[in-house]
Amino acid sequence: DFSTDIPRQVWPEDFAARYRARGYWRGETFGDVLRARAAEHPSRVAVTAGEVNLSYADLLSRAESAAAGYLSLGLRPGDRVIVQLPNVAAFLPSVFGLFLAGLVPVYALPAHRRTELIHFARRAGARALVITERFEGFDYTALAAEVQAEVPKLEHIIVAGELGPFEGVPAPAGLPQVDPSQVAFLQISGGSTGLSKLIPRTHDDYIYSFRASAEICGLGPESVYLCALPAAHNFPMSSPGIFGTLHAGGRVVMCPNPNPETAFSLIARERVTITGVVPPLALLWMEAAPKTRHDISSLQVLQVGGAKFMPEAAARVRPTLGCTLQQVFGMAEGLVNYTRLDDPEEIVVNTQGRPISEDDEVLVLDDAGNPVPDGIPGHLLARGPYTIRAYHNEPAANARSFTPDGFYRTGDIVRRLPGGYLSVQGRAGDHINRAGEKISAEEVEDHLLAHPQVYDATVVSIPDPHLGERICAFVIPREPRPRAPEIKAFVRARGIAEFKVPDQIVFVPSFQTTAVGKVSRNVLRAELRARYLAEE
Ligand code: J2J
Repeated sequence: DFSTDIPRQVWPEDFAARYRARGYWRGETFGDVLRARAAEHPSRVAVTAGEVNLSYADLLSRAESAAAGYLSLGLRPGDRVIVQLPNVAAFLPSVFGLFLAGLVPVYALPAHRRTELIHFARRAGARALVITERFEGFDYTALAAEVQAEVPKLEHIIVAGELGPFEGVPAPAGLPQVDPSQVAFLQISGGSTGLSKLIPRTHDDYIYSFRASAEICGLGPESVYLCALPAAHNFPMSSPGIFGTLHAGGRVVMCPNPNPETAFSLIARERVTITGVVPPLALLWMEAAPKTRHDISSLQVLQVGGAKFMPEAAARVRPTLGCTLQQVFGMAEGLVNYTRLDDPEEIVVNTQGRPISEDDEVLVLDDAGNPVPDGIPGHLLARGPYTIRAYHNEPAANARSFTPDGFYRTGDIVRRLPGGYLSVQGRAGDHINRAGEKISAEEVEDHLLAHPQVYDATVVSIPDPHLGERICAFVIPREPRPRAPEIKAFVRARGIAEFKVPDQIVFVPSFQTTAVGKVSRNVLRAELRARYLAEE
């Protein structure tokens, strides 16, 4: 099951021609972007991490060293390389090095563990893994060794130094030609059903999305973006995130941890102008702001996205943090919506924004697939110049997730409002949105079912005041009945990200349902959730 297929992403020729003609796709690669900026302003600082400042010229030369190093291992253009790096200085040199060498990063999160990395390695057919040695007390080399033992075709474990891998290796005499219409990297999907899918994004489409995002967010050379969420997430990476900031010639500040103390001290020290967080963090920051000893007055824009930000909380952003709120509703598969910086407060507080592009086509459909009038909730589907047409190597999921004419079924339920603004109402699928991390109920159920004392398990999302949603597992135990902490420890030991471990386990004698006959898992989840909330 180790795939050797080179990832592809194909739009029909007429669409591609239109996206080029309208100037969205400009035939530029990530490497071209970095080279252009390094030529325009070599000594300007591109990245700050701790005491390290990398200028644009430094970033380019370190990326060239990395590229030379990767190629010297025998990696060839088109090969996939998993990158599991926290918010450290080495992140950007490592990744730009891959781009320069024509290699295809696969972005894992620092929280991912053995099981997830093995899945990515096999599904992507990855030949190498880039890590840091340790971060926040966790030993990534030991994890990498475990993964390699299971996937021998993952030939190389590359440990990046503080400023990237292969530090000091001379820049190569020549680098491969990279085709901007080809897949630049694989992003990880939230995994609405089962395991995470791989999302192939091209240079052309992704560069358009962050260039346009940077413009919508008013980024320029004076902008300082704090990367507070894990850099591998699509939001801090591209909306406009680290890449949008570099495209605009600004400066990225890597924040190792988004707690208010760390983030506020960096905002004050580095005079940060913009950052993006998930709603639970926004709540924490608003709590902490009145008491902080740090001067955070440089912050002009706080972006909030990844999960629904409630209007009551949204209305408090300006009074407590003294900056403009921007709501961001996006997805790694493509479509990103923003409230605009000059939108009336009413729109900013109550909507999740409108699409980036005039050529983002948005449908809101009822269950039968017919368009609903504006203002009525329906299923959101999207197609456009930076929304994928297919996942990598997923024929069954592709048939479910895309319409025959190429619209992506987002799984979100939205209302469309005047001006094309969207209000997110909920979702059709069964994932749990836990503080912005999307968790597949099915995936967690599979881990629970592996426990010998678990007869059956159903996982649902429960509203949570701090996390937005938490993971609740209903478990039918076998005798002798296991204890909840032991089940959690068992699931954790299966080698998965900590954020997927159920927050709560409720033992039930059976899954009695009102529906007769063979009940779908979705109906069962809805019933269990409703019963739980009624009893609470
Ligand atoms: C409600 N739900 C939201 C919001 C995302 C920018 C911002 C976020 C992501 C992201 C991203 C939401 N209100 N404001 O990639 O570039 C939920 C929806 C959506 C799913 C996508 C970006 N913002 N969501 O969160 O791929 O359910 O991307 O379909 O992680 O998050 O998750 P993800």
